[in-house]
Amino acid sequence: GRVFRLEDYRPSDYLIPRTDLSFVLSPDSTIVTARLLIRRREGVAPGTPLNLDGDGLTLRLVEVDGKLLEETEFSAPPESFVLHRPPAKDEFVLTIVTEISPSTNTALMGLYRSNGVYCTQCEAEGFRRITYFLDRPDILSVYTVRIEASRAEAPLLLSNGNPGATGELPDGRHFAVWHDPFPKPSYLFALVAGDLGAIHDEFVTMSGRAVALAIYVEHGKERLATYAMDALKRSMKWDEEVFGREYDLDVFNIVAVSDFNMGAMENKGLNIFNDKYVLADENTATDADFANIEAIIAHEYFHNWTGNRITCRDWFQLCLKEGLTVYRDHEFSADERSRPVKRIAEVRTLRAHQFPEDQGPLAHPVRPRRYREINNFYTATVYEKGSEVVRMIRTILGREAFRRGMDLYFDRHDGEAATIEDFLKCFEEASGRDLSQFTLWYHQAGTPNISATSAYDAAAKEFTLEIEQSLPPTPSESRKRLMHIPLQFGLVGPDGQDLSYAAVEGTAVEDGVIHVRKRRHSIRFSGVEERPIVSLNRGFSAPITLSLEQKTEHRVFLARHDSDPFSRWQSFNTILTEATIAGSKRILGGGEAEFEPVIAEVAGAIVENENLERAFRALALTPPGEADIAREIGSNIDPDAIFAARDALVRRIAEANRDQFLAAYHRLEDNGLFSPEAASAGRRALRNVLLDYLATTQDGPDIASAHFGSATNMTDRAAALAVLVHRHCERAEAQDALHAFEVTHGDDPLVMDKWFAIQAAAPGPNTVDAVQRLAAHPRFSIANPNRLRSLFGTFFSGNQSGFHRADGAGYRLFAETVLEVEKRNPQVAARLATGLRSWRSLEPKRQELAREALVSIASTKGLSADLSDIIDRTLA
Ligand code: B3K
Ligand code: ZN
Repeated sequence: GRVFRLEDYRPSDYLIPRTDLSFVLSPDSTIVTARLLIRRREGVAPGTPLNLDGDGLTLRLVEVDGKLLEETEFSAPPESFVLHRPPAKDEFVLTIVTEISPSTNTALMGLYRSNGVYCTQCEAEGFRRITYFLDRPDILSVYTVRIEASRAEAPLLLSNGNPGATGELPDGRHFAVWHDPFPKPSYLFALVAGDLGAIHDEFVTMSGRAVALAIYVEHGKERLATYAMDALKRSMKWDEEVFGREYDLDVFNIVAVSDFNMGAMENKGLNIFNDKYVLADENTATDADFANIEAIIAHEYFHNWTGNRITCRDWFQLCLKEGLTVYRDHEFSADERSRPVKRIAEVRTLRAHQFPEDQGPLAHPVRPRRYREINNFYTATVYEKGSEVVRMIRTILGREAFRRGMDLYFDRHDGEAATIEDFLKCFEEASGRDLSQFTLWYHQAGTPNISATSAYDAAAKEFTLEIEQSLPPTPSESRKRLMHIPLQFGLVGPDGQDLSYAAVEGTAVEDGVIHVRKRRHSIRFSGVEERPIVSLNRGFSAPITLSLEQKTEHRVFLARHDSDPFSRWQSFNTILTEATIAGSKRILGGGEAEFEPVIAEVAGAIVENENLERAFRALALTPPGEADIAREIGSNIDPDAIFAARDALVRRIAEANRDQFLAAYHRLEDNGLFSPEAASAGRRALRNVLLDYLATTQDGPDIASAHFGSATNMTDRAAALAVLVHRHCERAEAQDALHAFEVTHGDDPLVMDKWFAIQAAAPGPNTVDAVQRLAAHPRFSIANPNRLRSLFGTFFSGNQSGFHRADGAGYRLFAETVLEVEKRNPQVAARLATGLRSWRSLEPKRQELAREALVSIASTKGLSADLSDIIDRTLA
């Protein structure tokens, strides 16, 4: 396939200042008329051929300035349209009529049907499946859209911008016109037509303009959209208060559809959402779902400024909108909920999704330099690491200068398609700082490592810190340059307070941040009155791995006393991780895992510590996942040994604290009143973590099935089901709960996704067969991305011991499924195929079996660019 390179960027010869679209909708044959005002760019020779992008279109008619073209005047091979000799004048009108078939569009890109509703997905390159166009983000156009459909089939007709004329037509048809005054790239185009219910609300902006808000959902589900509406209004307010950003149209519409390739899409004034991120009430959604809805509603709304008003020059700049918008939604959730808890959750996500990407064959810079299929670059690196990079800019500049930089960016680039260089320049100018070394965070792939050692000279009252940075090689980047790494730190004294120091020598230390810029830094703090314990990378100020030799007793001290809540969490998490790794080594050597008693003691103390938020305590007590442990070990992974060691650790902690955990578990009981707010969710989270521990003790199955039976919300019900299925699947209690859950929720696809996912995540060698059986379940459908991800996505990417079964059965199912999905939906297949990206870190036997599965996919004829791109890079 073709490779696209950043350095090949070139502005187009023509611009399209105006785009008038007309849709005559019909499921199998929709007629699209595009009337494009084409303007030759200054300096381009008159008559230069015009090349438009297209994909799978049937061309019906072409006119230039109202005159029908002869077949010789243009050509329309499958992937483009070429006007051989455009008029020599500066501007002309090109009218193109194409025919498309929404009902057979199973790739869910372009115009398709979800549950009888017409909807679109154009990012990244779906608009070319609707009409011929300059389908690239630097072509900004003002759109007017006329939609015509049967009123019975589609009483609701929506597009971007503000509503215009509507009217009746013969034969039970009607039309609506929409106009979006803000020039936008084609990837932000959207259309929805169908029969949907709605909830309506209003938001008055900071300058006093009333904006009509609506969320459209399947009839009968209106009530389930109230939390999303609340989140939307809070997002609009927050963006005004924190970033000074006001909404700019008269309406803001959100539509929830059930067939969607990803989470949601920020189309101008008409966001389209996966219904999973809109619909919620306490009986159908977990606390995690509520938090995701809030975050994604905010994310898509925030794109209105970071993405839509200022868009990307080309797709290499994707992080310009995505990393920045993730940063903004993280800040929003931190303000709406608990900042420390949110930070821990962010870091867990980053490590679970971005670190393995950065440390494996699919590693790429936050701003990639080349791609074969852009849809494969909507990655944790572009999004999550992209957000971390913005966060580091804030750490380096401080909040005030950071805000000045953002203001400058909004001012200077509004209405433009910008680059990362444009963005960084705003912060350099607003702060007077030199960010040239920092810029490497955008250009170099891989997770930097910081190793540190320390020493205290009591007589001289000097504390020295030796820090070294290193950057492991990544595909096609073997030599790395030194990075600017901002490390927040503290010197923690015996009473838990940070010690002061008189002076520091060796490097720039500013406001509690060490600016690591060289390979090695030797930093000497003088006037340090007592022996400190160093707390490094507080708040996870830099997305790195840290190798810090520290005694367990020092980690325990930090877990108890560090003033930085993130570091407290990190210290205990490191203790648990190291203990599990040591345990797995012993198991591999034929022995048994053993754990120091202090671990269980600290766990017991955390449960009781009422000074800590409950959500924080829940996170602190959550043992690192099997994948987290595998990542730390890095190579020669045996998932069974890791599973056994982790399981032994949980049992050990539970056994040592049984009475205390049980008492706390009962104290945290529900009063029957549900609130989705962070404090209530925190109580449930802590209680459900305790349940998981208690489930390993003697009355475990009874406690869990009582929890399941008495649950008054989905968070508790799903938690209990998971505990039963994962810890006691052979027991009748587990099978009874699965059955009861299915009876109650069988008709609710989103809830059934949880039922599939919980079973797909069950550890152990029997899950491969269970997943195959579940794929034949009448409620399962390979055509629906949510269902597919809940069963196969969970199994391939979220079940270490089950998927990596020693005989390779998981890998064979992987190859079979990926190829099957690819026939319908290459983008979703490619995403599923990333499940084996860490195959080289497995032990040799599994590695060979995984390789065979990957090769069997690679050697299949006629693979899509989406899938072959992932497989080729994974095998390279
Ligand atoms: N911008 C979309 C993602 C589009 C993915 C295209 N493959 C949603 C978001 O990040 O907000
Ligand atoms: Zn986004």
